[in-house]
Amino acid sequence: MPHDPRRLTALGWNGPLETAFAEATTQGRRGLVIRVDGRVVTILTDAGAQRAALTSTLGGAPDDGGVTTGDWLVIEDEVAVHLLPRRSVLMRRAAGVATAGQAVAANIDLVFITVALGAPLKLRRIERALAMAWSSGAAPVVLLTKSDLSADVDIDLRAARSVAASTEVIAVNASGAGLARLREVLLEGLVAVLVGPSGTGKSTLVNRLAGNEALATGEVRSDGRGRHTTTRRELIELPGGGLIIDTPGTRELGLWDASAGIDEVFGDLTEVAAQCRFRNCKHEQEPGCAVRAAAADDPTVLARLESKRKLEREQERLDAARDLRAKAEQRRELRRRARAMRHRSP
Ligand SMILES: Nc1nc2c(ncn2[C@@H]2O[C@H](COP(=O)(O)OP(=O)(O)OP(=O)(O)O)[C@@H](O)[C@H]2O)c(=O)[nH]1
Ligand SMILES: [Mg+2]
Ligand SMILES: [Zn+2]
Repeated sequence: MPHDPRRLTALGWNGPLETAFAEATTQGRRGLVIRVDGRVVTILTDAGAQRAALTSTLGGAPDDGGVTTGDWLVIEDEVAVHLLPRRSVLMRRAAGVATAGQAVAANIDLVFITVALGAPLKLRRIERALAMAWSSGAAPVVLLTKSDLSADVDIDLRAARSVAASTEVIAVNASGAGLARLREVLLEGLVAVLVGPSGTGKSTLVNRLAGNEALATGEVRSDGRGRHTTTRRELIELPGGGLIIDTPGTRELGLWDASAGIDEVFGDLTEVAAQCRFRNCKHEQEPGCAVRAAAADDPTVLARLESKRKLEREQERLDAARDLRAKAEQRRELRRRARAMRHRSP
């Protein structure tokens, strides 16, 4: 395939990347990571798709979470030599590891949070996903999928919007509802990532948007949990412009650096709390509590307050655990240096 610079623009290449690329290298090709298989990535360059190896000498590598789909790499001779700075990255806590982060997708503009209808809406889960999405640097959009299974889509939309104030909520399904709006949102050059539990219809949606059956989709098990049909994160180019990253369903969504996102999701509560008589009001029995007053009119306020506190506690515990880990690593490093000094002295 001949080199075509316009190809890169369609893939989201932009001015800041160009600058970073010029600073990072005088040679080498740049490419967008569309798939990661262990230590091998598939990248799209201005001359088509190719594979490249990841090594421990990668320049600009992140402290946590590794290279992921949506990253831009500089490669030389089929080896990745430099990771270009990210404009956003969606992080979560790695499953089963208390203090390790996992990069789900990089350089994204939109996070599509999928929630399947036909079962009671889990509003707390939506808040959690919103906090993670806002913390990524991208903007969330809530997709209520399988809208054909809802008894009343308007009621579900209203419920979801009650916890997603500044966020667009769109009801979609595989028969085409909501897809036109989704295409409008996904402008040329924008990158979106789909997240949510297994079986919410993420891959089905990508296939509908792409107009083909590129991704495998799977029957949901009778217990409604889905069965993890998608096993890797994969970036797909859509014919109308826009890029979308499909991800495997995740039951658990552990927070990573989500403090800023939590503040964003519950910003309205913070504003109300600012009206409390006491600065340190716990919104329990204090006189002049604006939160309690608001809760009298709107019973969802207390549930959201509790949800906010729960997420904050989880983030605090994680920060404390990471702090301990960092200190232990520091001590090990000091001991190692002290030993090296002793060996050197006569
Ligand atoms: N009723 C209904 N079923 C749907 C819809 N979209 C997808 N499905 C079905 O739901 C099942 C799961 O769809 P997938 O697209 O594989 O779900 P997924 O979110 O990609 O699942 P994982 O890859 O496991 O995370 C399949 O049997 C689909 O046919 C929809 O809009 N309505
Ligand atoms: Mg899938
Ligand atoms: Zn109060």
